[in-house]
Amino acid sequence: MTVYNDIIEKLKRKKIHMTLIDPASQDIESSGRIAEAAERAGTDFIMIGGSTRINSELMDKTIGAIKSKTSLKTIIFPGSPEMISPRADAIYYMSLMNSRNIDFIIGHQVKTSLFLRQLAIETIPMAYLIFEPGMTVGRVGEANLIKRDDPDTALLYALAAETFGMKLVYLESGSGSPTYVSENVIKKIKEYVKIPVIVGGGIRDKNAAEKLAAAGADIIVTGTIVERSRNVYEALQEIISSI
Ligand code: 1GP
Repeated sequence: MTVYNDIIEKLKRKKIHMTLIDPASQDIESSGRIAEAAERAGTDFIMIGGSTRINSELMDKTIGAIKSKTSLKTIIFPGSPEMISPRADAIYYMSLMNSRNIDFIIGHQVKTSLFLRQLAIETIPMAYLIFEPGMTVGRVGEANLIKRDDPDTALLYALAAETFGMKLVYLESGSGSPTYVSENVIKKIKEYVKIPVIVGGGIRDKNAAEKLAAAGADIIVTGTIVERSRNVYEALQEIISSI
């Protein structure tokens, strides 16, 4: 089964949790250990990426370590074109739709299209929308940030994404953000848009995850918490059971 079909099948039964591992934030072995604890806690998929300080060799090694410790499917969440690895099960073929820089909207995607086809890796077309405060990705991605409680603007972007044929829409507040996207934004998008909605950035406890899932988020992503927690299993288990 493709990763995308797996996502859709799982969503028929439940909400999904994805664990984001940034290979630049810890050593390769620790990435494997985090993935192992995340799998025990009930996470559904491992996303790998985030930062721009990662090359394909580090991606290969990190994915290898994760695969040696878990049976979870891995999805590349690319911060740059250097982060492509044939060892992943899939890659988000994503467009930062609210960027001012054409490279993040379509440039990098054009440059890597043939390479991705040659690798025969599964590509999942995804709209990536960055909300305030945006943190590092908002700055590096030169985003015209959407206000965290502006459902009308968010809806127009999400509808454009669906109309383009994107398979997922990701509402990002930025890794390590002190806030997360408002429930009103998610509710409004879910009124009109059928593709699954991913929410990430600033989700650190079960209350946040529960609220966002109840508002309609299909997929909850957490990253920073696995880097900061002494006990990854406990931290994730609470969040995952709440959604
Ligand atoms: C970042 O949305 C993800 O791209 C995860 O954010 O690190 O704040 O959990 P956190």
